[in-house]
Amino acid sequence: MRKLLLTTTAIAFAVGTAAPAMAEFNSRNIRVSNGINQDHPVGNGIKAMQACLDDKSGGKLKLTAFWGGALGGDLQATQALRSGVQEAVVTSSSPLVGLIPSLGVFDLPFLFSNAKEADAVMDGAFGDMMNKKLEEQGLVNLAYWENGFRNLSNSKRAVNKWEDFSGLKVRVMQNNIFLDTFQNLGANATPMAFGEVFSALETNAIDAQENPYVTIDTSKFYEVQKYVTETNHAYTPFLFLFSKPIFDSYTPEEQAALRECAVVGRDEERKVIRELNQKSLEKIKAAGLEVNTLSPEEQARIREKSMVVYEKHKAEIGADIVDAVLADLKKIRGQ
Ligand code: TK8
Repeated sequence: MRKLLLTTTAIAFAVGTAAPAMAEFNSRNIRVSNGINQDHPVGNGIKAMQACLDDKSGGKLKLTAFWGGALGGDLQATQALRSGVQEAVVTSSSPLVGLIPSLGVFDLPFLFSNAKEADAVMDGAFGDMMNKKLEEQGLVNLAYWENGFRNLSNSKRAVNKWEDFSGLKVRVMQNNIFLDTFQNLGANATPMAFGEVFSALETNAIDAQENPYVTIDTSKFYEVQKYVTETNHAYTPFLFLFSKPIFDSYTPEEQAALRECAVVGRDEERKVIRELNQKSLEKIKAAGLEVNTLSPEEQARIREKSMVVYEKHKAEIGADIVDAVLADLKKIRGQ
């Protein structure tokens, strides 16, 4: 009897201690870092994602966001994910090409002509294929959020044609494709982490940078720039990356909630960023910057001139990858 009791106690104890690890949802503090500021629409996305997680996990899964590069830049944070010391980051894909060269496909100049095309590619089979490559490097991409179409800002002159890029000291992301795109247009391109851009512009170490209107607004680049040109030269996504070693230690329910809620956050972030784009442009103008668009002829000339970048980087990205995205786009465009 005593023996039986002891055994039962032992079993109860074993079950008791094992229970938390087997619970559908455990208390998790998920750190998400960003280079951009809290008033960027990524902030709205994170709020929506948190509301969804609260709902699904009964308040167990908590996101703690760190803004303005407080946990390091895109690349540094991504490495922290791979080694399992940080849970998540919302990063541009571009600085990660050293790790995953095929991600460079998204940096090809003038690849997407509108957000609808970008969404279809990211949210479809092509996006899934890139996610597999990220997983091989220890990164789970929960969803593609929007960074957006990029425009040029500078402190020197209005840029109306590609010859106007000549000699402009332009900060580019740490990415060969951007570097070549701008060098090919005659600019003096310098790779630099995002966190250093504001002060480099402020001290005139560089003349120019390129980012979506919303970033020129929320990162206050308009305070240290005089001209903005709507070049739309590239669309870059944000990846909502999770550390694979940490993700793999979560329960299936936690994993599913994170994937589903990252998509809820994505939809909110995309909605807000697309609304804010125009307002950010107005704010930039109101701050006294001279904003210009390119004539359709100039846009076509710049585009034409930039096509050499596709050939130059095709092998490094993977010819199959470049062909696959172009084939996808043809289908989407109904050609
Ligand atoms: C913020 C960056 C930024 C990107 C850049 O961490 O570096 O210019 O566009 O949004 O990811």
